[in-house]
Amino acid sequence: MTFRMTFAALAAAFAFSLPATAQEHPEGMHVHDVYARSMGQVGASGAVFLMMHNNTATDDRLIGVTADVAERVELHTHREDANGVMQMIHVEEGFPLAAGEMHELARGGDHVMLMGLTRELADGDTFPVTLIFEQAGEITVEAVVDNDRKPGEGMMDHSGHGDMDHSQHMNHGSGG
Ligand SMILES: [Cu+2]
Repeated sequence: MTFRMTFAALAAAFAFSLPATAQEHPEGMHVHDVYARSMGQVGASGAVFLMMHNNTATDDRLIGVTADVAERVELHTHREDANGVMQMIHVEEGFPLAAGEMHELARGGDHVMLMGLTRELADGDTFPVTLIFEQAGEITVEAVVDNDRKPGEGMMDHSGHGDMDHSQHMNHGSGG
């Protein structure tokens, strides 16, 4: 009896502690550092890169993507074929994003593929990209065209990503 009551008290305390945590780092699905690379002309291809952070208690999955700047927009990844040649593959099942985890769509890895641009894209142009999550639903973000961005550049404020120690955010730029 005593144990049950103690347990209930602990559970209640834990439940009430959640809002405080959420204030420090808002709960929800976060998408940031969204940028695109493209050859620019109508009919050409491009790719969108970004960082996703599933700051919820629910496992989720990026299952689709739309953007009105291309005829086809797909979730892609790079994989090495039997001959050691890197190939791009359409990932129909999408990208899993477990509760609390981050996942980067980055050059040379997972990315959003734009095929058959319907408008010219130049550096500095922006366009909306809608990410479709199994649980979080649709999230629309603004992608900026940045063909000069080097891998890792622009991520300086987020080099702590990849682990859950938010204090790492304060230590970025030290070689991460
Ligand atoms: Cu691709």
